[in-house]
Amino acid sequence: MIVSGTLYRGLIERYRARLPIAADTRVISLCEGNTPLIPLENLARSVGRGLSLYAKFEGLNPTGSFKDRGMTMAVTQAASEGSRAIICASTGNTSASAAAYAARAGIRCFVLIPEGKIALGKLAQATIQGSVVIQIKGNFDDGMRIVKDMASVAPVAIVNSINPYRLQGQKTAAFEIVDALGRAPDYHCIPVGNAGNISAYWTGFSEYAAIQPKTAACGYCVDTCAFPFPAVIATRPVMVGYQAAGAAPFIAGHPVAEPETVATAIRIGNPQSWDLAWAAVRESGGWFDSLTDDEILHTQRRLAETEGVFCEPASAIAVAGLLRDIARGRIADGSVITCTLTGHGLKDPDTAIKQSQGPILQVAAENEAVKRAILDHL
Ligand code: AN7
Repeated sequence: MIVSGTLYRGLIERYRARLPIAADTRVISLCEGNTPLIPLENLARSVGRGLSLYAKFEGLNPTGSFKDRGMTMAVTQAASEGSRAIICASTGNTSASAAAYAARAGIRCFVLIPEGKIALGKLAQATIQGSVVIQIKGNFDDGMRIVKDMASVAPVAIVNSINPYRLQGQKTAAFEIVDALGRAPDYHCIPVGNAGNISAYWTGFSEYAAIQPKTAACGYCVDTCAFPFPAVIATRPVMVGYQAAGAAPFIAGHPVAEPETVATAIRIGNPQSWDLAWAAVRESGGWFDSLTDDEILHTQRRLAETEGVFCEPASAIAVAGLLRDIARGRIADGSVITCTLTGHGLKDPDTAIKQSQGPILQVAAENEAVKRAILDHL
């Protein structure tokens, strides 16, 4: 096994000093994290006002979503405590991630998913990675309620974001953003479902803002660390959380009973991290807002067409909300803005194909026919 050099070995190794993990713990990792912060230059040009826009593309994690950040921590902890099984309720991405990390740890994984309401790619991941998929005739919130009860009747560790190790892992995305920019963004825009991620980012930005300036390396992991200089920041971003209009408890001010949206990842009516998410928004001077399915899908397509970035519908909501807030004058001119694109577009090929506007032409297998097709569409 390679143990030296600059091989990237996942977020626990990179941010070990800032994570609650014992030195001798066996780390369960798929080398998650270290995702790109992609400048959205075409979009920035079209909105003007001196804004800088960046996408933290979490779809490029090993299982295609940000969940891997939390899952490396939660499964590392569960395995180190001797758990032989983990369990989660999921709208899809958590199940895909839990299945992968359980496979790696050599432990059982049970996932509760809402029947008929998870994207195809996520179901494929959960099944091929060998988890026990339990489809319930109910929604995510029903699954979450049941999972919480199961922990007391069966020897299973919950790996939903009510597990504090999940948010600890997910806060590293904020560290990476600050390390990449060398400063905190002015605004951070993020989709909100169960509300763990917005809470984790706020923790991450806040922890970095609390670091005292040092003149030398950070002093935590000294000469073995490939990333010895955490950016020292004095500010934290305004946190802006967006929900789908049919699943918007933070806008309603209370849980909603029958959440519905094309963005199935965030089809959640009773978010578990309610207080933490409100704290993030209040302390940062931010806000919650909601967008319609049409607005979400339009922006998913726009990101793909103008930036070549293909994220899933739930992720596009961050950019959809940002663009609308820019148009409404809620974002100060000249700001640096980061958006989390939480999951990859390939997770949900059905939705993408249904609304895709790229033409698929049917022509004869002949030069003349293909030439005509090209000339017609130049
Ligand atoms: C792509 O997989 O809750 O507000 O069970 O998959 O931290 O819940 C997924 C959530 C945003 C919302 N974007 O994050 C699950 C699940 C994508 C997601 C969210 C999810 P949270």
